[in-house]
Amino acid sequence: MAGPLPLRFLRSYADPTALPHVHAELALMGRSNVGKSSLLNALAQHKGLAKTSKTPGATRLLNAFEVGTPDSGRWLMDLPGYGYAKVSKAEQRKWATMLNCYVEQRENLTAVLLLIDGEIGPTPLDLQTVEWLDHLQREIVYVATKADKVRPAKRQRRRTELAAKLGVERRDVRWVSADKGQGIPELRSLVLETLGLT
Ligand SMILES: Nc1nc2c(ncn2[C@@H]2O[C@H](COP(=O)(O)OP(=O)(O)OP(=O)(O)O)[C@@H](O)[C@H]2O)c(=O)[nH]1
Ligand SMILES: [Mg+2]
Repeated sequence: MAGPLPLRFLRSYADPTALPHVHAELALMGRSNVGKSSLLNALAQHKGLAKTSKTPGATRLLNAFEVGTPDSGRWLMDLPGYGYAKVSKAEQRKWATMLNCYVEQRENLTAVLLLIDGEIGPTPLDLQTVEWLDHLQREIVYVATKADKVRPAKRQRRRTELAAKLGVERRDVRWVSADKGQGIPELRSLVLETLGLT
């Protein structure tokens, strides 16, 4: 299993059409506060690489990180979350347009890591996102976050329930904890394989 991923922040983009062509790309998607940026930091074992916050809405742009050697052309994107009601309608629309345009048009997007809060389970907006990604024929990797928040006694049942709500098999959902490290080495291996770095 893989050790910390060599991840380097490249730059932030507001306009998805300004992204250059790269060899392969993975994107972290999910509702605001689900733990996308924390997961990226855990993959790199580098706190503070991507900005995280207790308050939703920490990530506001498409943030590009390069995986591996400089100019590897393998990217991991940290995206803004969806479903954050506390910003203005205009701001919400701007984020939604940016995300939609990115996912619909990004040619070299190999797969989407779709993060679901392991404590809360899939929200209606998460299920809508799954439908949309399916419709676009995007490859989805399901990741349940904050595994440490689910009490051990409830873990087995929660895993079964969460997968059932997503309409997939239990083994198709990877459980991780950015805080405690659970599932992180396995996800690092998956990222490297998916980006063709092994
Ligand atoms: N207990 C626990 N908390 C976590 C974990 N991962 C993230 N969090 C917390 O969840 C909150 C949100 O984390 P972020 O990584 O900023 O979430 P995000 O999905 O990037 O949020 P946006 O950028 O706003 O879309 C922070 O307070 C994190 O400390 C985890 O594995 N366990
Ligand atoms: Mg974030």
